Amino acid sequence: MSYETLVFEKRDAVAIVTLNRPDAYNALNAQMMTELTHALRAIEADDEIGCTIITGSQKAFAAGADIKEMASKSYMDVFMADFITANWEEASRTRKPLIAAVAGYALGGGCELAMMCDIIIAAENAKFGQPEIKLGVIPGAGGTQRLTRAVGKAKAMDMVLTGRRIDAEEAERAGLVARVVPTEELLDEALKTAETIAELSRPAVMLAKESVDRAYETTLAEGIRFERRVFHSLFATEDQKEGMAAFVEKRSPQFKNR
Ligand code: CO8
Repeated sequence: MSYETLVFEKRDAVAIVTLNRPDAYNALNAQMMTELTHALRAIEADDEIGCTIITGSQKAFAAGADIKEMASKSYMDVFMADFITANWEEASRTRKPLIAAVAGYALGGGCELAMMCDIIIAAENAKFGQPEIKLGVIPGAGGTQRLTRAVGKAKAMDMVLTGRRIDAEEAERAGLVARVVPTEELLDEALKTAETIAELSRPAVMLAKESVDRAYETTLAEGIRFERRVFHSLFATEDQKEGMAAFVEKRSPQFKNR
């Protein structure tokens, strides 16, 4: 499939998906979300790819759902079409890791898309916000939930009730982003991180991601039990044998992803 609203690129084991609607600050319209869903499914099915970067431009990761497209919709339109769920959840369903490389605005659905990713790396000029309240609605793709889990109730309420934006430094202090890098180095840093992940044992990486995600959905005791089972199961992989043998033999491991 050829894409009109995003650019899809493969660099060895890393996929880079660049949101590309420069005239609208990468506002997420239906076409872009359909194309993103398609790209993410293709990545999941591609054995060569071990990690994906989702990024935008230096001005905007994405300034939210496309307000012009949404403005005239009725309750029946959004309810019957299952607006959001139908096309917006793919990033949160992927089993391989996703890195959001965020420069400029990540607002509304843009911030929510970044939060569906596993690691957010922010450029110094990044700005995060959930401004939906100013449009007479609320976040609809996980903003009230993922943001609260990431930054806690105090800051989530501050952002969701007022629409206040936070800059990259505040986002890092609050725990929303993993790290902040100079804007011009954003893609290189994201690429280095993605390459590091893509070189590791894929089953271990996928299960590590699933285990961390489990922490959001279960009790501590259940989560620890889940982690233990996963830890034990990895001793059934060739990669565990290889990883530990390589350490003992003082060489780099050659993982086979099995
Ligand atoms: N939707 C549509 N068009 C947009 C959007 C958007 N979210 N953001 C910017 N644009 C367009 C503008 O309309 C303008 O287009 P035009 O030149 O044709 O008038 C162009 O991008 C440039 O924008 P501005 O002139 O406003 O540029 P500024 O530099 O002055 O401001 C901002 C940049 C701060 C990013 C500003 O454009 C802005 O506030 N944008 C809206 C941000 C927002 O409210 N986002 C939340 C949207 S609602 C949402 O995301 C709900 C998600 C729920 C899940 C989604 C389900 C589908």
